[in-house]
Amino acid sequence: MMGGMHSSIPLSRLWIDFGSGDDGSGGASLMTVTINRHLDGLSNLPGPAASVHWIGEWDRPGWDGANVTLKYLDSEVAGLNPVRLRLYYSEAPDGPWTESQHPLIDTRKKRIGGVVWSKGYYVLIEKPLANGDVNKDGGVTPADAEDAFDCSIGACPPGADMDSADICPAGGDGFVTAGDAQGIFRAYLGMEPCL
Ligand SMILES: [Ca+2]
Ligand SMILES: [Ca+2]
Repeated sequence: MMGGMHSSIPLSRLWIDFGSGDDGSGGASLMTVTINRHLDGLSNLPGPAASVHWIGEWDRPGWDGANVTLKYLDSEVAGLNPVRLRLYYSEAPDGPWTESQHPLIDTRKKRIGGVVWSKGYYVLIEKPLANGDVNKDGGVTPADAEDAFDCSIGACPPGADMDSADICPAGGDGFVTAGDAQGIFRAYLGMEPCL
């Protein structure tokens, strides 16, 4: 079966779309998902994580990436900034952990998703704040502040890394504002970027 086979396992708060591959019969894959409302047994997580993890297993030869979406509860993300949460995955409980691609962040529905390339362990990790290198040339300069400011007025230069503009915890909201541009300029000056 080609195309997006969609599986919904509401009790586990996990949704998965396979781009390709099948189980050999053209039917649905055998799939199991376990949800654990703790982080016990996991290690080497690359940042603060929601206090929940999922273990996904399926039998689907030839699959080539899958879109996984997870739903969190407020109690599981206490103390974290939900807009900075990203889905990370690993084949083993001790990593290495990989950030999913093409992130979906829907804080209204409390869902975080992305494309994963392995079965195994899924966690929601608060992505570290970026360094202000909006134009991705390896340094933080006034050009980055200018790019961030242009983004804030809706004229984002092609190739600008919007994530990198969120340089301060208070401004780390997923939106690029003049305040983010100011923080980047302060970082360039060697000052504490966050007011
Ligand atoms: Ca730069
Ligand atoms: Ca911001």
